[in-house]
Amino acid sequence: MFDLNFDRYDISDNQLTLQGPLAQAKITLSSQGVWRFCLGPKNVEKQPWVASVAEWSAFDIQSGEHGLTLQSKDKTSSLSLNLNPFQFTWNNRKFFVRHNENQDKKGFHKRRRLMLFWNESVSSRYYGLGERTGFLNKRGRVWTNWTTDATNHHPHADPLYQAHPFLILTDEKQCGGLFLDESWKTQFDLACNSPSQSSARSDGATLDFYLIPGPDAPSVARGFSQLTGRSPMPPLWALGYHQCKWGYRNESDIRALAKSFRGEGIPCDTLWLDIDYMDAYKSFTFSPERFPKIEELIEELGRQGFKVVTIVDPGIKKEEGYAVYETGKERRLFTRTAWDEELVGEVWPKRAVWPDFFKEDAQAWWTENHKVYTQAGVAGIWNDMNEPAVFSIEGQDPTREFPLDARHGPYDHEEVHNLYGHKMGEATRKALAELRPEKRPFVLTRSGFSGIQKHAWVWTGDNVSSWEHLEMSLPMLLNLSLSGVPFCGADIGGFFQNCQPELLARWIWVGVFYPFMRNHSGRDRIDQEPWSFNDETTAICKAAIEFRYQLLPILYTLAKEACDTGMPILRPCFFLNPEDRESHEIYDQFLFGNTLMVAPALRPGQSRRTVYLPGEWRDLWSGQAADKESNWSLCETPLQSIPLFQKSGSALPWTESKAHTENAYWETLMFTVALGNVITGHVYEDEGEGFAEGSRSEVIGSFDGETLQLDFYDHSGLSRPVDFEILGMTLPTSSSEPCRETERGIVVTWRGKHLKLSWAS
Ligand code: MIG
Repeated sequence: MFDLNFDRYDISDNQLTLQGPLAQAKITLSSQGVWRFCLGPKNVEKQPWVASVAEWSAFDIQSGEHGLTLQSKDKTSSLSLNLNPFQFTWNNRKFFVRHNENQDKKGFHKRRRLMLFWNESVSSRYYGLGERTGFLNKRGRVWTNWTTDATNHHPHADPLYQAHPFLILTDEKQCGGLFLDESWKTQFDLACNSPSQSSARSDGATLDFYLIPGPDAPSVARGFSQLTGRSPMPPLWALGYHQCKWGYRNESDIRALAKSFRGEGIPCDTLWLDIDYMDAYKSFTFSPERFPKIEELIEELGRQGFKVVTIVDPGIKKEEGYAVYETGKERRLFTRTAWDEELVGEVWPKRAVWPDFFKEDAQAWWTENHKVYTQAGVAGIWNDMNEPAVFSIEGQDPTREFPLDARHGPYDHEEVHNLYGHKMGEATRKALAELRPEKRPFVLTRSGFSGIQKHAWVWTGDNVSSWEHLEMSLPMLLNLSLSGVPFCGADIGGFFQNCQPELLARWIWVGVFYPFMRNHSGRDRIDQEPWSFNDETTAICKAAIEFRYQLLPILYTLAKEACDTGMPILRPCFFLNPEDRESHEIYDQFLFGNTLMVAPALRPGQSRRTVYLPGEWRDLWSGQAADKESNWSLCETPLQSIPLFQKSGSALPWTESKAHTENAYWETLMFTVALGNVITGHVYEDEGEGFAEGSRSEVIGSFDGETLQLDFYDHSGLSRPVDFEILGMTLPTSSSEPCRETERGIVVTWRGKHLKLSWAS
């Protein structure tokens, strides 16, 4: 390994170009203060994969004794760099790049592997990296980006299904983001092999990275989601409860499932069809024996308020006469081998081929195929096995992956492996958007790359019915959320092994706060639908799912915020107060938005736990104020609910639970209010589907210790009374409207007029 060096530079078109004997570097600045560095061999033109900058900016360059200083015109972004050896300082951190000339056995000789290093500080922490095992802070391990069918993974496995070469780097002095827009296998060593150094590398010839400014993690998360794109607003039903299991065999199983939900009075929006709905595992078919009348079934379920989502695997059965295969073959739309034949392997349908989503003509064909689903009334599509996962490949030694030299359009598989699932998600979303332009597409994917949130929701694959996996789902989803993916969830109850009643009860309560709330389990595992164990567990599951439906106005409002601003729904505790060291590694409790703290029990038999609650909070169940002398409280963790705390000064919107969602204009709306000097809250409402504009209604209030003044600006167009429940308060001594007592405070109803309540003695 040796240092990279440059001997010349020139500036043109808002770009600084460095030239050296072996390499060149192009440095640009976005109008949002994001620096892009594109390093590589001299003649290589590297296009971005998923990063997109709307506007580049001019910047000033000063040359001095120690190299160049680059600064944005508004002086808010700067970095200094040295040409020989090449080094730069950004955010008080020193970075440098080295060449790795090892020619390894896989024949990488044509590529010069560049490695980016930076100096470590003792207090540095890392977040992001998408879906990972481990705790919240990713320091101390090596993380690989290589999408993998990580079935039955253990709590130390890496990599999993997704590839997110994105990091939030922070320490006591600074915070910034690093995104490597490289589709090749990439790797981050975060102070693992050396305590004093971290590194990022790619197996490709270039190193195309972006530095995203802070000053804090929320700003980096927002900036990164702007760079890679934000999620479009999902349909409301997708935020309801979903039920799935690999093992529902036929139409009568599905009917029985629907009947149980409605019979038990447990809310549910969506029933999922796993691979058994297909005819011989052929994507885009329904089994004539087991699902002979799919349209009728879906219509009947629709009348009961259920949507249906079907799985679609990319492995297309290689079978003569199967139209999907025949048309794809005729148009040469399947992935090819290095010697330009169809790549054939085995997966669920036995001999299979795989669409090449890198070919432009593949889209029209993919869209056309999806008519089978839209015509049958299927509401959304679930993309699985798109790492891509295989059982074997013909002509290869046993393998679970494509050969690295398989061909996708102009690319070798090795270069775009990490993008296969991403492209499938993109093609699927486009298909749904084209076929049903009036509806919001819903796609769930297992694999993906940074930016996947534009196309699909993400679930975290085949976890295990264990306490460890329940616990791990929190840091996994928090880091995925920080990586730009707000809509994510883990299989509630666990996929592998058999769930237990206590575990299900705990998990379903945690799942209330997963943006994607789906109970799913594997083939041959015992049932874990809400009613599968005993009356007590059924009642707990029912209460939890009902709570989810009551929570929908909060969730929908947060969903809108995520889509508009990139702020995730699930947020780590350190978002409250980035300076507080004690919050930095908390992984077992989280914020739902900014003002609701969720602190689940994650161990069997657990009767209490500590909760980090800096500032003033109220227990949402009792209305009582949490201890404000300490940042930590002790709370009880009964199996029947989950510890929840609302931040003082906030008003949170709720509705009543229904069997399924209808639209997101809440006829019944109520706010819980945790008093503070200033009280704010809002609710976003729209039709929950389609593209008509919605409305935002606001609560503004104040409390001086004696008098509460409260206004609600209702822009929904509904004329509705709205209840305000003031947590922890007794009946006021005077009030502009009648009040009544509740278990956790008092309720006053807003009917279009200013509210004034006083507790003056
Ligand atoms: O090889 O479709 O992660 O959710 O139930 C297993 C069957 C294939 C893996 C998915 C899982 C799904 C299962 N699939």
